[in-house]
Amino acid sequence: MLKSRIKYNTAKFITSAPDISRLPADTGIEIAFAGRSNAGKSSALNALTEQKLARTSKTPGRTQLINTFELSEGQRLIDLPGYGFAKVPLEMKIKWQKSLGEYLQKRDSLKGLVILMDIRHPLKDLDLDLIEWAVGCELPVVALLTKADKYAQGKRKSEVLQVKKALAELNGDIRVYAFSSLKGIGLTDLAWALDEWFLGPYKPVISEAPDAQCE
Ligand SMILES: Nc1nc2c(ncn2[C@@H]2O[C@H](COP(=O)(O)OP(=O)(O)O)[C@@H](O)[C@H]2O)c(=O)[nH]1
Ligand SMILES: [Mg+2]
Repeated sequence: MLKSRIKYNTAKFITSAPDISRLPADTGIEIAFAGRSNAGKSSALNALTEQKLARTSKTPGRTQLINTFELSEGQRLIDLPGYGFAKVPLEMKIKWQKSLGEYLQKRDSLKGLVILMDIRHPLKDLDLDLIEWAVGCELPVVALLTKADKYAQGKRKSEVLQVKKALAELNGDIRVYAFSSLKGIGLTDLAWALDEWFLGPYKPVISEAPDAQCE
């Protein structure tokens, strides 16, 4: 069980929308998972929610829809269509990118972006475009370097440092974590970042002793 303020395992599937007009009402707080096709978005959502909510695929580019999961009223997680997959017909590509672009630009309840990149080849052009766009909109970003189980710990850490360094010059609210759905690496980091976006900064509750004298 994850030690987070929000119980992510209570997430429920709400809808698969082909475009933003079919999404739930644009109120409350939404956190979206974005990344290239096959980066590990659906796997990350499943690991976080400890359920098989989002469909994972061996065939890249299969998630064409905006999938919505609800944690509680006004708290939603979004699995966005993957970008940058070359082997689909242009017409389909335009349609997907259109729904993605529309979502990013028009969704008022979007309050944070989780951007997933394979740790073995992070920061491709489209990833950078998206991160720069988010910084420009003052949207906080968690960059997850996925499939971190493919690397030993030393290499993992040096990749995280390198990505942090490359992104530092953007001066945005960007956190970078190594992540593996398979091994649970970075899962708590992700959950705590999302807790903060949904609920605000963590303030420990210090209970007053019954005989406390304050003056
Ligand atoms: N080794 C490893 N493979 C992963 C991990 N996460 C996802 N994958 C694999 O990467 C492929 C794409 O994953 P998926 O979650 O469907 O990616 P999406 O297209 O971004 O939603 C699948 O074959 C997964 O099994 C991980 O943490 N470790
Ligand atoms: Mg997917």
